[in-house]
Amino acid sequence: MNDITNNTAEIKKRVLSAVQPSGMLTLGNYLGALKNWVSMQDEYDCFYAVADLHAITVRQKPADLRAQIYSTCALLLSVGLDPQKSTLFIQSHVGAHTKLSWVLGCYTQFGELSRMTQFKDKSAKHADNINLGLFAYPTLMAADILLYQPDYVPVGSDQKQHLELCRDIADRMNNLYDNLFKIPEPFIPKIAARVMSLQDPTKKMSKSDENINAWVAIVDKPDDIMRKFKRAVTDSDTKVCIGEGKDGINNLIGIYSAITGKTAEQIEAEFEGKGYGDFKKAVGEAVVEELRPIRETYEKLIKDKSYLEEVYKSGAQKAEYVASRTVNKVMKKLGFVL
Ligand code: ATP
Ligand code: LTN
Repeated sequence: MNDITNNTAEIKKRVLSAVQPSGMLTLGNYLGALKNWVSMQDEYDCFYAVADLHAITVRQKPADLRAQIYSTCALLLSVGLDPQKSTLFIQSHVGAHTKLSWVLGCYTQFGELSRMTQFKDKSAKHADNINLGLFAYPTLMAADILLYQPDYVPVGSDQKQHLELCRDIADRMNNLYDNLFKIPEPFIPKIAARVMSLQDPTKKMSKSDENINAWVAIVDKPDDIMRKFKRAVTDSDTKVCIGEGKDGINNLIGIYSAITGKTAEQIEAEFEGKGYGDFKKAVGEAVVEELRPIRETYEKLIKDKSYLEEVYKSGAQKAEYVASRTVNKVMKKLGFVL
């Protein structure tokens, strides 16, 4: 890093976030998180991680995990993250994450972790593998965050509970050891903070959903995207408007609004007198056009492993520098001999 970058970094507020390489990233990941990540990179000093250690809380095949880590790195670049502006790195390349996670775990209560809805959901889904990592997941996530002393953490609304726990742990340790951590604020988009499954709109769209019609991958081909929207589950009403019990239509309006910038009222007016079929087609087409340039860039980048390697290696160096300072400060204040 040269001096100019260093100086700007110091006056800018900091941002940290991460995404798991647990499958192909979805439209939900894009609208709920990645789009914000891109829009923040000019104003803030941003650290964005591929949270590979989090992905093994559910079983992954080694070859698939490796491919997903590469594809997630390539996607972060394809959506518009610029390694000259943001620090892009792989979580497991920075040893401080697991080290701080252990420490934070010793200041987190069993009861707090038991209340996490993601833990409850995932243990129900993987009843044969309710492992310690799945339970301790929020302490690793808290370490990911607190190591970088960020001001903001841009995430979808499903992560709000984990972020609140992170703030509680930080606050508890700050009271015991005198200002170890900055208390971070969540940064959640107003629209599309929780994109729902296209097959069961009462559930969040998730890349680990086995029903491929339930989610749209950022790199899905146009025909597949159109098919998934045409098949999207709606209701027996016919009017395109926000309403109670209209989860499917509410979700499609949220997606269309996040992409076109139109308000719900404007969308209702646009589709006045038209049926669900026309509306689903319009949403599909808007998504296709939004994702087209991303997919085209992705198809080139995924073949360029040496460029990806250059990006994540230099990102790890910058992340390591910041993270090791925090973890050393914590160890020292807790009484460890350095
Ligand atoms: P999994 O399905 O494997 O649990 P996930 O996609 O839910 O994964 P992550 O990859 O870790 O979880 O999520 C990365 C970011 O995307 C987080 O900020 C999360 O809040 C956001 N996100 C995930 N799913 C959605 C969604 N359906 N709507 C809005 N934001 C989402
Ligand atoms: N738990 C997050 C992914 C994640 C994360 C983080 C998000 C891991 N570490 C740090 C923000 C900050 C999820 O979306 N499932």
